[in-house]
Amino acid sequence: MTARLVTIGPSHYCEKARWALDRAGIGYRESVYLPMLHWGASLPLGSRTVPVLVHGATKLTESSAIVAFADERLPAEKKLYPSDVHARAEVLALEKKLDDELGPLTRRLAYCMLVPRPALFAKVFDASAPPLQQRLFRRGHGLLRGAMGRAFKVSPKAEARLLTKLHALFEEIALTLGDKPFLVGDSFSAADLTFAALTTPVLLPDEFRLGGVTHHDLPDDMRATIDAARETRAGRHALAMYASHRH
Ligand SMILES: N[C@@H](CCC(=O)N[C@@H](CS)C(=O)NCC(=O)O)C(=O)O
Repeated sequence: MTARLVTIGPSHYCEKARWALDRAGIGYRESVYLPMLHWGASLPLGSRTVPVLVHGATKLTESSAIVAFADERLPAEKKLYPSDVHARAEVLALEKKLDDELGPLTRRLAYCMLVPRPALFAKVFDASAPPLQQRLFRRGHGLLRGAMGRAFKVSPKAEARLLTKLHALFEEIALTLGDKPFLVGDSFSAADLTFAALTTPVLLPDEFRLGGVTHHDLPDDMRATIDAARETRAGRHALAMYASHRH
């Protein structure tokens, strides 16, 4: 049975869901929407946000539920949640903290960087939209950019504050990691997957495209900010998880 995954293409929570489904080899058809147009598909499925996974009678409206769904279909050696009760609780707690804190932070920071750069903003979303939405977007991307700027209260001050918060959160992750290769225990888990996926808007790992934009497409000033985050202990961890565990 082929599942349907409703997404906003560049969304990092959607990337988290795709990663888990790909790891489990679960076939899915992705229905990609531009922000706000996604409500046309997600609201009838009972969710304001994406990802939403529909698999037969199962409907999942949280990325963490989609990861758990994928995990049930993974063989023991590839499981994303450890069988040990304490390690499992640690993974679940980290996943929740990252979903609640890191996801909103990196998304708003990305909008702070993209909204003042119209060409880059257009490139991110244009490539991710299916043909009909693309035509709408090409006429009205200024409207979407304005709406996102207001929704995420984009400003240089907010960008500076969010960058400070990002580096503080990265410090916490670096402390959790120490010199270990994984966040919990000695294998790749949902905590590493969630951390790496939710950093995509601000690290742009080489294996990932933010819509139509890769690390190489970034203007110099923005690339400098992203490279500084990439070079931290936590940033290097996210990139290593992409390099070794994404595809
Ligand atoms: N807790 C949700 C968060 C998902 C989320 O915030 N998705 C964003 C895209 S990055 C969204 O759909 N935003 C649209 C909206 O809030 O209307 C999850 O983990 O699935």
